Amino acid sequence: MWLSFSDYKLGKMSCVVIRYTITLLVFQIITINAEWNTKDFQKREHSLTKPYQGSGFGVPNWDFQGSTMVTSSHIRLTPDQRSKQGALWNKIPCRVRNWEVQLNFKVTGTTRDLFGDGFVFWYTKERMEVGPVFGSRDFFSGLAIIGDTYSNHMARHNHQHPYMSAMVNNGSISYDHDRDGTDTMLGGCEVKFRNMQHETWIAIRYENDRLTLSHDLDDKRAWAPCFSMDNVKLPTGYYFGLSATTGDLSDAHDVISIKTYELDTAAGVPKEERPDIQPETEFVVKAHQEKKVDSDSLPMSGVKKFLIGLFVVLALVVVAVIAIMIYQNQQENNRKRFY
Ligand SMILES: [Ca+2]
Repeated sequence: MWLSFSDYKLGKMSCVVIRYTITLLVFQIITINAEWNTKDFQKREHSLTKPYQGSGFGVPNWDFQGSTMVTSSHIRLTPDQRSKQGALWNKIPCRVRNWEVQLNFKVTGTTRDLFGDGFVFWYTKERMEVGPVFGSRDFFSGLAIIGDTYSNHMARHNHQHPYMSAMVNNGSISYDHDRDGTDTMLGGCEVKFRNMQHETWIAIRYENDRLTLSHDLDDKRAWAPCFSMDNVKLPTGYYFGLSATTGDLSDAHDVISIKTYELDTAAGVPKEERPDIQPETEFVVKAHQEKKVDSDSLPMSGVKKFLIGLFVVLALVVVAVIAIMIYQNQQENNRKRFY
């Protein structure tokens, strides 16, 4: 059978369409694979996606605190108002050893230059404890990924704000706001995430004791590296959370989604739970040792000081009494000599 010219053209066109569709599909599969390891398993109990409210009251698996408000499009930790604190905490401890959390967030404000204070992504032993570290407790045990929008200027650092950094703590170290946590951070990078029209993301990946922070601020669906660090020891069984705060300056801090994945790690990477270890990095060990040296070289405790003080006072009294006795004795002798 002969094909007419138009049939031939049509056939050729459909061939082109089919070829184009196949190319597009292959490309899409490759792109998806480049982004996600499809074997990574999303942990629903540690994730938070729209619609937030389940069939019942509240949001399943998550608790709220302070100024936090749930809307249909986002969870607002703080509104763009002064002196607000809000937090969002997962109810279920994370028993997975190797994980990645992808956080879709939004920080917006009406001012261009004056804004604050920031937010923290937490993986800690403690939960729902209001405090001074961006709305949550100080001397925490675990990991903090800090998005600090306001530079407190008291420490010399060569970076601009907003700045994202990590801190690991075993409960013994305080976060110093005045110095923007400069002395306790493990690593960080400048992340200009404020007032974006599109979605902004960070990814916190914890795999085989390696902590990696990356971000996608350009809406490219590709991760840009922030920093990576080995030998970060975190126990299993801690809680994921987010908190934010405003002070004299403000911003609205919104969480849009939290997606947590159990990583499909390579063979040989340990997967077993380890709830009994202490959070540790080389930095925490160093800080701990310095503290120990400090307390060893400290001359005395309060009780010791009191006892020594008491002894000195008693010695002085004894010396004074003896001096008075000697003086009186001499006066007596002198009197005797005159007679
Ligand atoms: Ca700050």
